[in-house]
Amino acid sequence: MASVYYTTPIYYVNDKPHIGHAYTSLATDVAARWKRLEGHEVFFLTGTDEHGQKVEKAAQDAGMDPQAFTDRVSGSFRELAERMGFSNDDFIRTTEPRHRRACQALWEELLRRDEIYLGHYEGWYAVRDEAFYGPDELVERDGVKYAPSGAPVAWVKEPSYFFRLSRWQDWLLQFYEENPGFIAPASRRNEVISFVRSGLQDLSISRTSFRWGVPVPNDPAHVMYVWLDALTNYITAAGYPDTEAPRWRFWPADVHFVGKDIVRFHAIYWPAFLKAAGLEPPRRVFAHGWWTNEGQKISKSLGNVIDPLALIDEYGLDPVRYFLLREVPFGNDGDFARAALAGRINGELADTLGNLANRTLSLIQRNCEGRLPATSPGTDADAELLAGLAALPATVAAHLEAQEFHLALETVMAGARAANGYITVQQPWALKKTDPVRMAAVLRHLHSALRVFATVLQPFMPDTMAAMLDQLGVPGEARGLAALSAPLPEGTPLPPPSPLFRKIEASA
Ligand code: ME8
Repeated sequence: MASVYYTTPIYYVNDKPHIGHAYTSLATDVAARWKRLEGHEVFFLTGTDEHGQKVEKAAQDAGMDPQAFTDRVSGSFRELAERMGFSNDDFIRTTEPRHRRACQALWEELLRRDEIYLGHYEGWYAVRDEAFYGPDELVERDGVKYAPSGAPVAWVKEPSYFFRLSRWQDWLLQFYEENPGFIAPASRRNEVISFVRSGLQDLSISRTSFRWGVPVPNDPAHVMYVWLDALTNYITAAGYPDTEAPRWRFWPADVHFVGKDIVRFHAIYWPAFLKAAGLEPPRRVFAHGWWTNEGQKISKSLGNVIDPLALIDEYGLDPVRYFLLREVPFGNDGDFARAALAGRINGELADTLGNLANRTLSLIQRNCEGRLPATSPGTDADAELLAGLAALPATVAAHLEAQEFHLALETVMAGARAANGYITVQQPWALKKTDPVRMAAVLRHLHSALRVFATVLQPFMPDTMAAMLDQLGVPGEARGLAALSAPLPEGTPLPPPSPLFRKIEASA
């Protein structure tokens, strides 16, 4: 089995977590849990991005020392990870000594290879994005210049170290060509390629006008540009600069999960930094889209920021996890609408999956003395249901390999709809008196279907699927994908079922 390395972005600690943070990490969590279910060894990393002008300013605004401030806000991201059930194996903070060491080692390696030189920067900078912009990228409104993201920019003029990014333009284009899966989805790939084709300038990678960052080795007037510092987290956690460290076997990362706004950093600067330092680039950068709230852009000034913890309190963790990955194709922008949330929870989780489980398990409880009926050869309808079930895990796996979370879930829902069609036609409740042998066979097939659905849905809804597998009598050691090929023994006792999902009010 392979080693798999998945990462989330590390989040700025200028403010508390919102739905966007929960979303990126949730997708990464599901991908990681799936790989573990397949039997792979997984390293799943998340954490917080704590340096830079934006965080320093947020600490000043809060009247706090930056370290105390980042300790506090980083704690709220840790809490989010716990409350959302994320299964991360590490949580990195860029203010940790291991990270400062990695950044300085990378810097020295780049310097040694003549990839860094000292110069003078003069140009536009957006603190909100922590990014430099060329004059032709800006728009002007009421005499103020803005970056394409809407962040205001300011003119910066200071001594600066530069990374020889221009050197890597041709290599990058060739790298994208040879690795067509490196940037996904395809629309993002095209965007990146055309940006690189338009010409890369050397990149300013140090600042002298503030102090909150990793000091540049042997030149303490400079702190490292926060994006060089931040991106390095992915190798810090793998043990860099110690390439003999046990965790180094996970590098290169398999997927960096990111939002569409930070593709440029991950797909251009990051592979160039790595290649320039003689390290391997990551295998894939997947950029998801952005959420709006009931059709409106989410922003603090509009007061419509969605707090993921409040959502969980209101609807329960697993329904929220399900909805976020079900509603919108991963990679597209999507709208968070309460009516859509209610539609998915009520129509799919409660009516389609929950109801099927409840009907089947209640009938087994009542009519089969709560014991699992035997498997038996069956009718054409049985064969069709079973063939669909046998193919389902591989289809889900293929979708997840391509980060198509919504299609993975649609595959399971299609299976659940087919099983509902089967129960409606077979009417096991009517067979008790007329043909109890057939009734038992039908209930056993439905049980097999439910076991497949619950097994493959574990990464999406860990707690509820654990409860469903308990009700199905599946022991803990038989919950992996490989165990699906071994049927549970006839006569396995099943506990009395209870509803797995509750319906919610559409207007809540
Ligand atoms: O960018 N919908 O951190 P960050 C979906 N520190 N995703 C959203 C969103 C929305 N409305 N708003 C924000 C950083 N996001 C850097 C990363 S990695 C080496 C450094 C997503 O806290 C956004 O797309 O500003 C991004 O992926 C993530 O939240 C983190 O944003």
